Amino acid sequence: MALMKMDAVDAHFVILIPSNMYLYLSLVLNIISSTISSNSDCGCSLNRNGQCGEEINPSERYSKKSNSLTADNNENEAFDTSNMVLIEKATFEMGTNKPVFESDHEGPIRNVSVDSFYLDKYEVSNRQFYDFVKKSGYKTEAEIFGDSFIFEMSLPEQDRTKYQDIRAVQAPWWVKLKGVSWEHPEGPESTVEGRMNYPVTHVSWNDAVRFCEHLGKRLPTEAEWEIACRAGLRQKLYPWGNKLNAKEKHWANIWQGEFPLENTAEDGFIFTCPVDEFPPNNFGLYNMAGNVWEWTSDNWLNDADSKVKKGGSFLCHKSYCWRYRCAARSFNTKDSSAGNLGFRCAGDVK
Ligand SMILES: [Ca+2]
Ligand SMILES: [Ca+2]
Repeated sequence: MALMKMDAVDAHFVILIPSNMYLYLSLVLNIISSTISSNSDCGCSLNRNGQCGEEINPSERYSKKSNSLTADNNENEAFDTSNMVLIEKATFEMGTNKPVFESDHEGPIRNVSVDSFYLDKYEVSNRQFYDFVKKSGYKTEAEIFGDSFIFEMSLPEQDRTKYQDIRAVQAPWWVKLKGVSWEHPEGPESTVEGRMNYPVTHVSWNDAVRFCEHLGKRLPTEAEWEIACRAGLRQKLYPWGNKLNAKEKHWANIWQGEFPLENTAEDGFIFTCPVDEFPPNNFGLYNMAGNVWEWTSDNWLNDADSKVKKGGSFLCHKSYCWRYRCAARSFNTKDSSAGNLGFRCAGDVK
């Protein structure tokens, strides 16, 4: 795919080297946090011991059951609000005066007013995207380009050496793989079977816009996303407060261990997790931090071809990509896709 920017951990641009000798210029990647779903039947459900299914995930013990919020269903809206949250008009402190990544323009703090809007409770799932494709026949950009980026660890071990020559120089754990798409997240042989409640990945900004429009919705602005992330808390790092493992629990799907060598998956997930895992924030929104990055409608600085994404992903670790903070931000080009990048939709209030 042409001129693709991927998010990389420290916002460096990197050059990809294709298999056939001549150097592809372009392919600028802005790495950041990282990638993909699963590579086996166990896939994203692998627990910290690499086992499947038998052990209850630590997050499950308190997340699903703790969600007693009732569905917000306003029949007056043009779209279905049953899995959306109404966020009231408000002014909030956006950004931070303690930026972790200066080049990301996380600061300074400024007062921003946002009109009332609806936001999806969950990241868009494979099930929802499947329904969209079935009804519309839509082809994603990854399908049209014929490839997408995945995190090396999501490939079967015996396959990893095959892609030595097709990877990001400054982020060698990313490989561009033919046949990867939302429906085949780890290559042509993989499927999303058993992962329909997991977030859709390998969708570009253009794909995300089309999906939301199909439902009468739109992408959230960055300000809408951030006020939703903060959920009424003032200048806290995370949607739940300042302490990463408050109450000795995991509150988001990120990376534990030494990035990118070992993911101990103490939060229960090596790759992505179901969209309704982990506790919701005070607004009833799930996985605003971690799991998959989420596209917003905002341009990155003055570049209309690059769009802001928020929230970090399951590949983020404090040592390398501390971007699962509400104020954190990064970007990709509009046609980029990767295994750690998804979205959720917003909607206007009549
Ligand atoms: Ca994890
Ligand atoms: Ca997320």
